[in-house]
Amino acid sequence: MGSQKEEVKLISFLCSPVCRRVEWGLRLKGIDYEYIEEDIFNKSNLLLELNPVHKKVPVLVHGDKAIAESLVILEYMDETWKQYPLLPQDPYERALVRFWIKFADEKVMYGGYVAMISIGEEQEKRVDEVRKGMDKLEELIKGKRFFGGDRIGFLDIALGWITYLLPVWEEVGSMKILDPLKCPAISAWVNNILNHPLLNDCLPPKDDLLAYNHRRRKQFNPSLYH
Ligand SMILES: N[C@@H](CCC(=O)N[C@@H](CS)C(=O)NCC(=O)O)C(=O)O
Repeated sequence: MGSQKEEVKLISFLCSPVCRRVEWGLRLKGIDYEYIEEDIFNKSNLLLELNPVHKKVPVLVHGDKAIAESLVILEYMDETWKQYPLLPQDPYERALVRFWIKFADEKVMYGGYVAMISIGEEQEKRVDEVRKGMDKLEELIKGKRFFGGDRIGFLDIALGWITYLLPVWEEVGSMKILDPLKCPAISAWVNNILNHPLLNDCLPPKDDLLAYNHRRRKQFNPSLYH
């Protein structure tokens, strides 16, 4: 930790799963960082200056450099700080990790979010698709403690939202996606991740997650909240 030459700052939003990715990466690598909470409903000039293209969090500031996009930030961190490598060394293994992240982001994370804000048939269709995606992830982790094997790796960080946010989405959307009987390996992984002291220590309070996600669902279905 003491060998860091330049200051590291994380512009973040507590309820954001993509911000948690970066924070988990920093923690696993033992990087000291200043945490700056952003109000994403009333964005600061700092955020607008640091990420003028998307105006979104997370942004990592390393010395005088600003980097946006959670997965890009994690790759930058892995190339900059060699301790606790997140990506595998082998190019094919790295390609597989990137493939599964893309699959999980597109099919499971995005689908899960849309299911949470949807109702009726649209929600049922989405839930079905996300469950199928989850089955694929179950096959991937079967027989392993983590997606990274016996240690937490890039994919575990990218999929980390499943451990603490999916239950909130399920509650807010009154739906069930992760069935522990169908996905026992993922369910065991959820506990392994949530029991990790470095990771569970920076998770948002469940009430904050519930309030934020209800706010999102209400935006799309105001009549449900009368
Ligand atoms: N693909 C981006 C997504 C970033 C993102 O959507 N951030 C959200 C918080 S979860 C945000 O800043 N939202 C503010 C807005 O959309 O205006 C990443 O992985 O970093």
